[in-house]
Amino acid sequence: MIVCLGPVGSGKSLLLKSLQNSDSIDETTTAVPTIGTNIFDIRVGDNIFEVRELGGSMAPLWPVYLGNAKKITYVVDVSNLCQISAACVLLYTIMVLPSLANAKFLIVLTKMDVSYRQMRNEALLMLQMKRLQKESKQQIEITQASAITGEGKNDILTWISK
Ligand SMILES: Nc1nc2c(ncn2[C@@H]2O[C@H](COP(=O)(O)OP(=O)(O)OP(=O)(O)O)[C@@H](O)[C@H]2O)c(=O)[nH]1
Ligand SMILES: [Mg+2]
Repeated sequence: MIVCLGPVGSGKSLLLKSLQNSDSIDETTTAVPTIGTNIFDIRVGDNIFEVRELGGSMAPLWPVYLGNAKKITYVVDVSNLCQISAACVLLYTIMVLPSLANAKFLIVLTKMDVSYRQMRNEALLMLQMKRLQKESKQQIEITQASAITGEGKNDILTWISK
């Protein structure tokens, strides 16, 4: 099972929707906050992968629903650096769960269409990504994305399918 996590409003639903069908997204598309969980079937080539989004509002309950997921995509909104520390705390909280000791992580820095490169760099610094990649046992990859422009789509699909 692939699980998608991230704070409230970080852009999980819209990103997963854009991975399903990018034609369905433009600047006017809005997403409603996820109450509980959402399942997205995402096609990569001939295969279909099931990705489960756990809403940010149920973050205290994430560990209950994570089981021993093998792959975690963690979505961070880089257009809003005010919530980076909250995103960081939530990420660290799940990375230390014993059940996820062997999970693979993909950190998705999203909403790049409304961010500057410098904001992305600040986000990486604030998340202490370099150090995390060096010191944690889990494999962590990082990519940047936008549900609106489709940036990062191929990277994420490749990660999902490998
Ligand atoms: N500009 C821009 N806006 C985005 C992007 N992704 C999401 N949004 C907007 O951000 C808001 C929150 O997006 P959601 O996808 O609902 O966020 P979520 O992470 O699923 O939130 P919860 O379900 O509450 O945990 C919505 O208004 C989206 O339209 C993006 O890549 N670019
Ligand atoms: Mg959602």
